[in-house]
Amino acid sequence: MLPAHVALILVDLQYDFLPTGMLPVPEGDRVIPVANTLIPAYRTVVATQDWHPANHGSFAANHPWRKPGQVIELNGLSQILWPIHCVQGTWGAELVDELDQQTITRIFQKGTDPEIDSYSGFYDNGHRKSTGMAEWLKERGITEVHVLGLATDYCVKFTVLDGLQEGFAVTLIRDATRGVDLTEGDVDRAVVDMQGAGAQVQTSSELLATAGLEA
Ligand code: VGL
Ligand code: ZN
Repeated sequence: MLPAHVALILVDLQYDFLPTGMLPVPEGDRVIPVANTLIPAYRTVVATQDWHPANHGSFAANHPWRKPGQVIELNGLSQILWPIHCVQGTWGAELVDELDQQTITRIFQKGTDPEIDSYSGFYDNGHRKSTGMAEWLKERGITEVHVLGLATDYCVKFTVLDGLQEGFAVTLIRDATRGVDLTEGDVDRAVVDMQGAGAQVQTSSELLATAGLEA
């Protein structure tokens, strides 16, 4: 077991981000078994869930003549357009069944405002509204968070950066993440950015060894 001041954040482990989903992350399915070996090491486990209304402004389909991958301005922020994904109440938005969900104590939903996207589990992309996750963790004495999930170059990255900004010590569990890599090198650059901002980068086996569990 890791000490009580450390929490695990599972980022967007949802069907639409698996290789068969609407916004497929290559090898996204590979992180699920790794997550399952790590979960027992943590006393506090939380999850984030991308949870968009059907009219969300990040969907290319909601803008005439636009295609996924193009960039627009959405309410003053630069926005990459995505395929329709993680629509509230649909199967694609559910957390993956194979994930060991028994000890998840809270799920923080994000991306619910059609006017603004939310990659981070802490804040929307304009830092306008909090999801309440930072406050929730702090109230429970959490000072350190370990982050895994999808996608390394979007929701994982911005969750890590906001976590650091909120004053948490943050570790990225590198082999328990996969990225989109829209442009080759995005994932590697995201890891460098997170490290540059102060995040530690570890492997699941290193963490399990620290926790006294078998890899
Ligand atoms: C994500 C793009 C759009 C993610 C969510 O989970 O990384 N990426 N919505
Ligand atoms: Zn999304």
